[in-house]
Amino acid sequence: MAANDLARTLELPKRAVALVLAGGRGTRLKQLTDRRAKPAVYFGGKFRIIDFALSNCMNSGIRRIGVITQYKSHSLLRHLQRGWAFLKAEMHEFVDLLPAQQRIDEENWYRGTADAVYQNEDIIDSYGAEYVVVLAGDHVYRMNYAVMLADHVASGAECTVGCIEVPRADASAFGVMAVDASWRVTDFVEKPKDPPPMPGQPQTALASMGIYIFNRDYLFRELARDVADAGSSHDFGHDIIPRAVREGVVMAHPFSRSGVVGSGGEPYWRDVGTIDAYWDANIDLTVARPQLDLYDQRWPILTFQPQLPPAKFIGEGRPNCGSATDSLVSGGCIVAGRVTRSVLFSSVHLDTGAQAERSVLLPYVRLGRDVRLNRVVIDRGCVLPEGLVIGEDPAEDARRFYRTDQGITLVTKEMLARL
Ligand code: ADQ
Ligand code: ADP
Repeated sequence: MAANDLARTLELPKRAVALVLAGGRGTRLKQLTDRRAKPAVYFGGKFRIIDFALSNCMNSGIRRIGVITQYKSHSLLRHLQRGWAFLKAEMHEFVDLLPAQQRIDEENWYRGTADAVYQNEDIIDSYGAEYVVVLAGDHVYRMNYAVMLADHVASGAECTVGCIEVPRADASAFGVMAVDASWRVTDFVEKPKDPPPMPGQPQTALASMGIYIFNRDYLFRELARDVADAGSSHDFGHDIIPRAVREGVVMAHPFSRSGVVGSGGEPYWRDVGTIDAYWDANIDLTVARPQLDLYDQRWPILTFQPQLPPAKFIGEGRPNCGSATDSLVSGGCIVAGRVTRSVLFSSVHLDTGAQAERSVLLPYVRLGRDVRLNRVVIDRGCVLPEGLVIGEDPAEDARRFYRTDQGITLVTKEMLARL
């Protein structure tokens, strides 16, 4: 590559703005999203889900970021204010919060993802960016958006869609696309009942990751057209992307090109959209060499870190002294019980005799004496009374709490209050 082309490629992240869509309802996470939007849900012992998209922006050199919020945004906004307010406006770096403000008229909140971007057109314009990187705030992954941006500009496309191969059986949850030999998108169907397979791979489909890069002028021309269309649902996946594909101006960008490879040897991407997937992805982190490497200093994940004392294990000489194996234990925890293959967020306490096995305990959870948990997710601030046992009697768990078909039990304060 000639030196001036290289220089231009390297400065692309500075000519882009990232918009993180963080306003969805996320109902499949059940009561975990009763009071917070999915991007604000806790993940991996220290983090919130949105930290991954924001950290990817930082690590990719995109430091002008708007976060578009709508439903149940209080917890999310508080997290962003506490953890993501360190960028320097003087350096044209910022995380700007864009709550639905009913800007167009008094009636409408954001009607869909495309409308949410359109309603912020004047603010986005004030950023003066040439490229708009649209991201979902509800996926856990590490990805270098600068590589996708370079591919987008090199191909000359108006729009580039990030994509990943998924089992065809799971593909109905995604936008599914077909591409030609040059990765131009030739077909796109949003959440098809019968997803079309990839050529020669009947069990695999090419799914949209909900990550889009647009040339600024094209995006706002299309959004203006879409808003005027009364029949549109004003959604990227349903309306904007299929129309752009019909016009032949969309390229696909395979995640394998820009996903950050961890200790597992493959880039990691998860939509932790259900309680089962959420539990799985958290418990996966407890193995010695997890596919998602949170300890990789080359691609750090930032978050808000409360100032807390170190985790403490007590009870030497007692038969079941405080211990944790194959587990993540955060600051502020006090463990007098036994923790195995579990994730403990900040300030979790286990009394003597309490046992947590393959469980995810969100901040400020308290386990009283002799509480026993197996395959449980416990929401923030829950206090479990002495002797409570969860994960051993499926019928009883289903009656008192929320139990998934795969046998994971979710416990919230409201459920405990009803006991
Ligand atoms: P879904 O995952 O169903 O499909 P959607 O519900 O549109 O996506 O949410 C995308 C993102 O936008 C989420 O982060 C959500 O929080 C946010 N969001 C939703 N409604 C919003 C609103 N009114 N205001 C602000 N933010 C909002 C999409 C694509 C598929 C693709 C999958 C990948 O449509 O084609 O395959 O993402 O997960
Ligand atoms: P978030 O998503 O920010 O956790 P929540 O509404 O779940 O939103 O968090 C607030 C809850 O967390 C409170 O109801 C409270 O029970 C609990 N909580 C917050 N701070 C503390 C604390 N210092 N000690 C114990 N519980 C706390």
